Amino acid sequence: PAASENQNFCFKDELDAFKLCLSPNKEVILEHYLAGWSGLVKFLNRLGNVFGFISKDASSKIQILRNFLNGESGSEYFTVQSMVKYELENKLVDLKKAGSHPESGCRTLLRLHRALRWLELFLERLRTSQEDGKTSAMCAESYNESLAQFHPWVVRKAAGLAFCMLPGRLAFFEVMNVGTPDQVVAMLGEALPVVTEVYQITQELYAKHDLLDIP
Ligand code: 1Q0
Repeated sequence: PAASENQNFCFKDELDAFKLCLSPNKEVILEHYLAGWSGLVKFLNRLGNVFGFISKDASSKIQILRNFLNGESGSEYFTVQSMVKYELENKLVDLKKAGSHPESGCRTLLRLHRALRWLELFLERLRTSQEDGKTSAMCAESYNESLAQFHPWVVRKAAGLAFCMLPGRLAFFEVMNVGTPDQVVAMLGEALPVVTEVYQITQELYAKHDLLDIP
């Protein structure tokens, strides 16, 4: 571990943020959730400029939520649960069509939440992939099963082109900077249940409040 501490990037640190984001009573702490996403964006930027349009969108959503967290009502945004309660009680969410609150916390987080499902599917495919596995195919399959349904044709097309530029499995593992392929696979095995749990808790919360289709 000493060796990897000296590097400025280690994928394990990024996934650890998702671990931190569950409070003891299983609420999702926004600050850590956003830290997890920032780490992923950092990773994405290391993969090259072709992913710029993706990382830009993710960064701007992270920033919108950070602004709420650092704003006047910041304490209401401590967890995703408290954010949902606060924004709904104060009618700060455009539930059916975009109106006076086009960039609510609930709406913005929903976009990241949908992308977390993609991440879960992709990491599971990476974890179980063979040595000759194609990251671009794993990425495209995961995308088609999750995020794609929320994206218009032109975004799907651009995403599909970007996926083709992904490095192969081994090079990809190296960018993660976790260690040998076996260590990467072990790390993924540890990280995945956390990602799954964060996704499910958020999904249930959003379903309960009928927030899964915010425009
Ligand atoms: C590794 C390749 C990364 C592929 C990421 C897959 C997601 C593709 C999404 C492409 C669409 C981005 C363009 C903008 C779309 C927006 O219209 C859309 C909706 O927002 P709005 O405001 O228009 O309603 N935005 C989104 O759907 C949010 C998309 C966020 C994507 C966040 C991706 C973050 C990057 C992650 C890299 C993780 C690499 C993990 C590698 C793990 C290695 C073990």
